[in-house]
Amino acid sequence: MEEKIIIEKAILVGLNADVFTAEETATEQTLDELEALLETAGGECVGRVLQNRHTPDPHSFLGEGKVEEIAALAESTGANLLVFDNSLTPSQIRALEELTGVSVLDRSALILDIFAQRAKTKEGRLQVELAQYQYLLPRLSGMGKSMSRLGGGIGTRGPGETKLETDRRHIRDRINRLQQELNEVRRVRGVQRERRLRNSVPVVAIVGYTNAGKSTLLNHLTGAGIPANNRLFDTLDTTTRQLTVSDTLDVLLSDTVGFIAKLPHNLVEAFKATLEELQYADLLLHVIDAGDPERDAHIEVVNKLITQLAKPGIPVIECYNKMDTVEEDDLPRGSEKVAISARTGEGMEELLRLIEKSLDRGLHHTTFLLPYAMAGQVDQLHTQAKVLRCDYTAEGIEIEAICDEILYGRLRNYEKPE
Ligand SMILES: Nc1nc2c(ncn2[C@@H]2O[C@H](COP(=O)(O)OP(=O)(O)OP(=O)(O)O)[C@@H](O)[C@H]2O)c(=O)[nH]1
Ligand SMILES: [Mg+2]
Repeated sequence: MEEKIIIEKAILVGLNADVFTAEETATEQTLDELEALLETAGGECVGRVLQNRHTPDPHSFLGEGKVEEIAALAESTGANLLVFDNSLTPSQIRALEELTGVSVLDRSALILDIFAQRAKTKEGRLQVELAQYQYLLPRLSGMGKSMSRLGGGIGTRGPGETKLETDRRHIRDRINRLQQELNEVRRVRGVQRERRLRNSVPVVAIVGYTNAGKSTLLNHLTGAGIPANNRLFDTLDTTTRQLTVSDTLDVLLSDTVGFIAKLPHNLVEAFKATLEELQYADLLLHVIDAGDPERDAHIEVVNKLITQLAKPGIPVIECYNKMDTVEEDDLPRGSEKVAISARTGEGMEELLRLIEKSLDRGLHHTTFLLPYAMAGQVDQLHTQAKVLRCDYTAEGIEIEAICDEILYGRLRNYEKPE
């Protein structure tokens, strides 16, 4: 189906209230990000309003005067949408729409809309649809203009009007079915995971703020060929590829969905099946856009989500990416930090070295020269080590192998001199 391209004109609105937590409040920086989200969704920003107040107005969220000002601005700019950086309750949305005569969306609804546009695979679609229904359910009775707008605009994708007209029970049934389908996805993943565990291939997951360069890094290291674009939430699916780190270490490297500040709770819930991978990772590569002015705030957001989603104490390597865009002095130094450019390939050797060090399982890559009397050991090497080469020579049996510390200790007297 051809998607209708409608450029919507929107005014971005934020409230910076003293009573809000840093996570809840709006600032010029979070409005910048909201603007990027709006553009990603296909909208155009025609105005920005940031109000400072002690508390939100219980009825209209913003102060009355501000709301009137916004209504006038919408009139003069031809805006047909207000996008709020804060979370709004259904009754606040309704009040704001009545007072301004323009549709109102909040940040969560905008992010959900982008996910709905982007989801390509079956799993991705299931997850987004689930998140949309979960977002809608408590809001059904309060649905205002945004849900009755003609289809095709921002915030109207996904469960369409006709579906919404049916009663809540239908939606609950649908949520249950989606959850069942996603459970099946999880089960399949579980089976794959078990197989991986049996083969004891370490799992390395790439995490990071949206647009940090995660997919570009996976592509660079493995030639995976995943689309990587300069827009938010380009990747919604997990892609996993094998990566040879060194001659003793192969790992599975996974790309993941990007994080963002104020990520709607429903989305985190719905994307559990995808994000669950993080719980089973042995190492995380936290990709950071080193040149982003908000980089420290982004690092904090990602660290918080890592604490929620990954197993406790998991090693993390901070990869300061896009080093080609910043001055040398702006790059931090530290044992678990590395400066890279996924675009130019700079710093990749250092990154591989850190991965190897972090996952070091004490493996040895060596060549033994065993006397024929010890032919019995050859079998043992075949079962307990990875044999790369086995030659029967005049001096003895020459075996090149990768083996663990114990086996190495037992046979080290037979190591072939260099
Ligand atoms: N200059 C420069 N640009 C980079 C580098 N790495 C990635 N980019 C660009 O940054 C943009 C985002 O890259 P992606 O790999 O799609 O980022 P992502 O983290 O996968 O983003 P999402 O999937 O949207 O969360 C693209 O335009 C890349 O070309 C780099 O090392 N240097
Ligand atoms: Mg990506």
